[in-house]
Amino acid sequence: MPIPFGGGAQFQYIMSFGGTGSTLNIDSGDTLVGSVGVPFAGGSAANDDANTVIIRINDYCYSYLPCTNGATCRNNINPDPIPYLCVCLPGYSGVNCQTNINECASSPCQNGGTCTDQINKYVCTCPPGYSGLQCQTNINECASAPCRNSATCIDLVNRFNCSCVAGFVGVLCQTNVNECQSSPCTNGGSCSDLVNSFSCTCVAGYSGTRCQTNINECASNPCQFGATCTDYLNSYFCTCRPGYSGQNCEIDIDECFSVPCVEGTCHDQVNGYTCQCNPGYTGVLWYRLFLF
Ligand SMILES: [Ca+2]
Ligand SMILES: [Ca+2]
Ligand SMILES: [Ca+2]
Ligand SMILES: [Ca+2]
Repeated sequence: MPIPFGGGAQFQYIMSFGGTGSTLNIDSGDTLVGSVGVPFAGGSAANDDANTVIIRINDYCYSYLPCTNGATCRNNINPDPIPYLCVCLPGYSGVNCQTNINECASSPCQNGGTCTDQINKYVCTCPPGYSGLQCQTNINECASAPCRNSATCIDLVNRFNCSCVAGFVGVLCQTNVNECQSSPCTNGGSCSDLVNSFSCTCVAGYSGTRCQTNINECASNPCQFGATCTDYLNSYFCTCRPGYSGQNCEIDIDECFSVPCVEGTCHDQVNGYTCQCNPGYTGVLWYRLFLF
């Protein structure tokens, strides 16, 4: 795009020159060597003060202000095809810096974040559960330790999960399960709820974790002298062999107690006695008492 170079557009230089009252003659077609080397296509030079001179040559930037969005304009040494160069501020592009660069074009926002283009930057609007300039951070919802009773917290997106230890339930594992709910204690036992467990306090005569066992009070063999033991609830009964009595059949009945020997000495036996007759007497030597 050839642009006419002239018509009053001016390119301004301020340069050191001579001293007060010095004269600089510049003609059309002269080249300003040592500055920009642009052919001088009509312009002027004038003393400014004691040490400088202002030289004005054709200046496209000055005349047309082509650069936008705060860009700096520089006249090109070679005016063909474009006699100027716009040096854009960060975030702009285009010959005239007219384009707001779309910093969202590279899709910088992660995890579903929404990108908003701004000047030389972008802003990500993150979905719930994410944070960071690029929504790259999965927010740790477990950071506040929300799970109770030693549960394990599992961080998810915008939420968490509590993995309860046995015996607790609830979103936060806050509830101690009542293991007595199902009435596990039998035979009148009372239930105490524990963590993931229960404890039964049994009534007398029962044992076992659920009081399911009728204690065998005969197990210690309390009945003596061959008696038969019958187990009952919290008790037992001994059926004694003939000749014994007492709760545990521990008493050998004294059959001599009734003094059965008329003329003799009585010797107690098991379930009977013997009579040792005095001299001159005789009779039944022993007698056995049958008990039913
Ligand atoms: Ca932008
Ligand atoms: Ca999370
Ligand atoms: Ca419990
Ligand atoms: Ca029993």
